Amino acid sequence: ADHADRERTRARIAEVLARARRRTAVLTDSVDEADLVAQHSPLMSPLVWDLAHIGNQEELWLVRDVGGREPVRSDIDELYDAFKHARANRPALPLLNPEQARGYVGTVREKVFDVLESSPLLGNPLVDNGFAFGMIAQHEQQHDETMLATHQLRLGAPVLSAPPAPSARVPIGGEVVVPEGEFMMGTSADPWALDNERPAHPVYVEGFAIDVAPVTNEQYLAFIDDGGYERRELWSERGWAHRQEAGLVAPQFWEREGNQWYRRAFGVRTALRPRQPVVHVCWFEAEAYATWAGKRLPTEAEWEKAARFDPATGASRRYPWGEDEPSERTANLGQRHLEPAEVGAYPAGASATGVHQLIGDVWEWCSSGFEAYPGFRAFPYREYSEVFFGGDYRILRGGSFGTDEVACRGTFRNWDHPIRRQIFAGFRLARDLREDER
Ligand code: AVJ
Ligand code: FE
Repeated sequence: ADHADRERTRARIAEVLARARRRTAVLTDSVDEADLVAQHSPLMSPLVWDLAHIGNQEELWLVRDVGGREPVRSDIDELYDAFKHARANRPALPLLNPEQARGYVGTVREKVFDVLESSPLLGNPLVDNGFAFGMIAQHEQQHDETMLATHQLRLGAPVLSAPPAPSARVPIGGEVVVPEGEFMMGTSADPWALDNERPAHPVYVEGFAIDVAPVTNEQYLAFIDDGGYERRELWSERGWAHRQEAGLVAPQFWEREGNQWYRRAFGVRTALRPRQPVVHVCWFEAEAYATWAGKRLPTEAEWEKAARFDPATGASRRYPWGEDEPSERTANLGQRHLEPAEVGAYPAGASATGVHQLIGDVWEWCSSGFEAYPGFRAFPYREYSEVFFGGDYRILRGGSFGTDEVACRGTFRNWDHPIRRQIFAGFRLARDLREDER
């Protein structure tokens, strides 16, 4: 049984690595050389940097560390160290050109498959259950999502295409009550969970109400039409200062013509789909909307309890719908579509507490900052999570249409600065219970 388990893990690793590479190829082969080396926004790296960085991380962890092999290119580590050069400065570096970068990631990958064949996948924490391979597949997919955001910022003719995301299957709306009490947050069991998701620990949460669906374009439009961007009292001090300085008047990529709003996505302009979750709003916009609606953002613990807690058993699930891997029936993930699905499109993906579309569609801003769980241990490197704890970040949960399932689960934690909106982020609302609801 042990042997069979190990071979299943090996096959799964090969599959997730191959899937990540197919996606990386779509994102980097669909544009020309000039586009690959261009900087489409000072917030983003040139796509060719992400490409070689993916290969370099894979070389560092799997070829050199796990495999104990000779370096492929020890001379370029510094160029692709995300902490050495800010994104804005990366285009000026002596980077590998597109052909060299493709050759490099290909060579690294061949060696990785060789390492995978011979690894016992046990014996130390880095390789137990294939952890380092899973980490690297997640790393590539995270950069693929970042590259997808670069594509969204890129001007010019569209190069990516996908079928439209599904329409609503069931009418949903309103809120559900999640009962007060302890639940198990985080995980110690998930073999590929990253350090910041660990360990599992009990958290007491007061009873709260949470929206069944993320806030939609139609709802967000009502906030705009009600003067949401002009009413100082709806914004926090920092939020208002940012709204003024950045000249925010609508979500990023929204365009108005007369009375009609449009959304530009991946080079294509379409009329807003009213029932689609709003995307490309920063945390401050989410905060102002919540104030306008008389509610608030959920804390990270509330979000995870709504997603994972099963009142019938008291246990925490891996995904809202249970333990099964995501599928086309349960969540809009993996860049299958280039937009969020309408709310009500995934009834099979609802949580035990009756909350829909927590996984996929849009990352959801939470009120919490990014902090270590009690008992946290940095693994395998401090720069993945630890150096960001306590910084000016807000938590994002649940993944977007651009997140691959390998990098998404009920415990997965993402974070970004509260002013960021090039990411595929939206939000849903929560509130405290009134006396008579407790
Ligand atoms: C966890 C998504 C914030 O993309 O900056 C990629 C993931 N860490 N390479 C990021 C990551 C190192 C990280 N986020
Ligand atoms: Fe990285």
